[in-house]
Amino acid sequence: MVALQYIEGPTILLLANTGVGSSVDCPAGTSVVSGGARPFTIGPDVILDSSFPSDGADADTIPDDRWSVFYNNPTASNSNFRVNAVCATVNSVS
Ligand SMILES: [Ca+2]
Repeated sequence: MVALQYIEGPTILLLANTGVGSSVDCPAGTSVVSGGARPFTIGPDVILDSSFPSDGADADTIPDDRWSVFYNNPTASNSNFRVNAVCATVNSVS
């Protein structure tokens, strides 16, 4: 059996004419299996720069316990978004 957990981070402010990154961590003992970002007021010219699994607070250096997202906002309006991660208890990672 696979026990999935869906984690959503707080609303992140993406100021006009800047970029910002944010991450959400999986609960201790679980691994990230997918992730992304949920835009709220993001306009069509805001750019999703990257969205990827990364290394959080666990003891290893494997990018297996956090999801990270970076947005660039070249527009004159503020936007915001939330980062999401899907976490699971797995037998092993590499
Ligand atoms: Ca890790």
